[in-house]
Amino acid sequence: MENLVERMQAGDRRALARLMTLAENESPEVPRIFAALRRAPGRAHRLGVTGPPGAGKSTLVGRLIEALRAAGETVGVLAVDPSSPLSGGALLGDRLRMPVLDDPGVFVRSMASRGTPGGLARHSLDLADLLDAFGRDWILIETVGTGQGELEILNEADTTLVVLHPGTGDTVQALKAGLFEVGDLFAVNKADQIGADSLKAELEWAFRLREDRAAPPVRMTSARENRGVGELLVEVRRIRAAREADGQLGAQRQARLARRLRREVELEFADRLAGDPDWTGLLENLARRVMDLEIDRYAARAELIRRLGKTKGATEA
Ligand SMILES: Nc1nc2c(ncn2[C@@H]2O[C@H](COP(=O)(O)OP(=O)(O)O)[C@@H](O)[C@H]2O)c(=O)[nH]1
Ligand SMILES: [Mg+2]
Repeated sequence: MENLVERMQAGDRRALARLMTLAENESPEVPRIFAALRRAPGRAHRLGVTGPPGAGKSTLVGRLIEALRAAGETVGVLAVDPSSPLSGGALLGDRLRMPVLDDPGVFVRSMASRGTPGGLARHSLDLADLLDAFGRDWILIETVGTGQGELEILNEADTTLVVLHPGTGDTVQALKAGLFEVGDLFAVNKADQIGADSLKAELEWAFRLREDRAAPPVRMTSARENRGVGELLVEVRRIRAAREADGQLGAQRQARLARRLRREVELEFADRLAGDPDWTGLLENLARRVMDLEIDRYAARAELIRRLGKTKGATEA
């Protein structure tokens, strides 16, 4: 395993792919992998790319890869597709010119969500960390912005790009899905189609109504025709540079790390309790005593919390 980590750090793509598979399968080796990587976490800027299905995220990611490579920067891509476990490499591959995928400066990994939001986030974050340790300049994380579970992975993004396209009710949908909250910048894609101008105006109008934060930039792109992508990237680089310059990034990453640790431990506890017959027995017993008017619900809860401190999960490390 250490050997695998060393090979990955030396630039061996197959070693990286193997490590990612171990992480995806929640192999017992995973803690050792990350222990070995402790001193070399990577230096990538993580760009989350989200938006409704069909907005052109994958196509745009392809274009961004081309632009970044043209500038000599290396790229890792994590494409999280909750709907199709079969899309695999085709998710990006069918829209990218082959030289991009043969390029050693590009590493693309697709993953399916398996319908478990918490699990999705856990794996994807480990995979992003592995890509980072591989030594990329950029990590692009494509995820469908339809639900909380999918958006959770954006917790790990340094900068988030929301991709929208002209179509009925897109602004409203985006609002409902919480995309306005997560976006550091917005791309109105399919600028070659009718309605792109009014969507851009609509977004800017909506942003102006908000007083709690500065309006995020909105750029028009046509990923298909490769227009506006350079300008979009300029904006992404501007955000990256600003955050790196004022030291926000370190504090932001530490806060994210704390949130992630808490979530991981919460999930771990929930899993352990769900599988613990003693705990289930205790719950049922206390529920019965509340029903029998022997104790009240708050007393039962206090007892559960007291016992929680004594469970195996709390003392094991
Ligand atoms: N007209 C037009 N179509 C686009 C553009 N970008 C992507 N598409 C098309 O929109 C469809 C969905 O694109 P895709 O990148 O898979 O969207 P995703 O689901 O957001 O990843 C595909 O048929 C693309 O060829 C664009 O700028 N203009
Ligand atoms: Mg896609």
